[in-house]
Amino acid sequence: MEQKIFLNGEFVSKKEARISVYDHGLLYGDGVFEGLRSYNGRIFKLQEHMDRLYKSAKYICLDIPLKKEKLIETVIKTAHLNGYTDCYIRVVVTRGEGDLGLDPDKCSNPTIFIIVDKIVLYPDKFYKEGMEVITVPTQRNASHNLEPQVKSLNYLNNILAKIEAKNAGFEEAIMLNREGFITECTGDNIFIIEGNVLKTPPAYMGFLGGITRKVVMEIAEKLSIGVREEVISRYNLFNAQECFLTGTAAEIIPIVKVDGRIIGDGKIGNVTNKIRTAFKKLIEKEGTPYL
Ligand code: PXG
Repeated sequence: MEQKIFLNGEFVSKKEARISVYDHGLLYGDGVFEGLRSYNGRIFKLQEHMDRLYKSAKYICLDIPLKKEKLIETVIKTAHLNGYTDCYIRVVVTRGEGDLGLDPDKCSNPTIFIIVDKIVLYPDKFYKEGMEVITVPTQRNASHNLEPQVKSLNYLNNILAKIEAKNAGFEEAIMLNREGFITECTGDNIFIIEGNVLKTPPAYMGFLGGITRKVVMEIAEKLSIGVREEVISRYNLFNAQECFLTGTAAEIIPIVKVDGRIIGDGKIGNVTNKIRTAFKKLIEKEGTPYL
């Protein structure tokens, strides 16, 4: 079956899905997006992702020309038309076509597109044996520069950190804030287990508040695992019992080594495993059906 991409009110083929070189999404990274997943024909946390998209748009003064309910319907329809039971859904809204200047007021209509594609998974090895990551020199953007809660098309901050990790031979980077505290990774949030309590940085450290992060915190509470948002230093991280990352694409990835320090006993921990099992159960049964 041919892939159908939603682009500005129409469903087009991949070949026909083209946007202008004058689009400010491309010229300046001026736009917002969301990455969602579906499992068993159900879109996971659709409402939450769309809420975040509209909040990101509000922050950058971008009026999404579709009402949220209508965009939700359109996401469901696009997923339906593509027919995958398990897929990755990318929803993008750019400032639209303008001239070669920054001025967003010269862009008349925002560009909206929705891509539904097969999900590319991280290598199985990471989930079975855990992953090794490093902290990198590029700091996470400060909230007063480019608010990290805004899921904008300007991802160079994260891409630079990813390049630093890859240059050193690793797949993911832990980003620190200006004070040197842990914020998040390039596309995932971070958790540690310390004194049998699940800990993750508080929002004011400056990171994207992940939907998977919230789900994991809710799961931990249900499992009677203590959960706290707490400032995490590299010292806390190196001495943690367990560590894992969360994100829509990655789901839950155990971390067994950071900056050459073995975390816990270097194996995937019990708390991580318990949470992963509960997460798998949840994604199987929850979500908005589209097939
Ligand atoms: N931090 C950043 C900077 C992200 O981009 C997360 C945390 C995790 O948030 P969610 O809501 O997904 O739990 C993200 C999300 C991709 C891809 O294509 C990346 C994300 C989501 C989906 C796909 O690499 N990152």
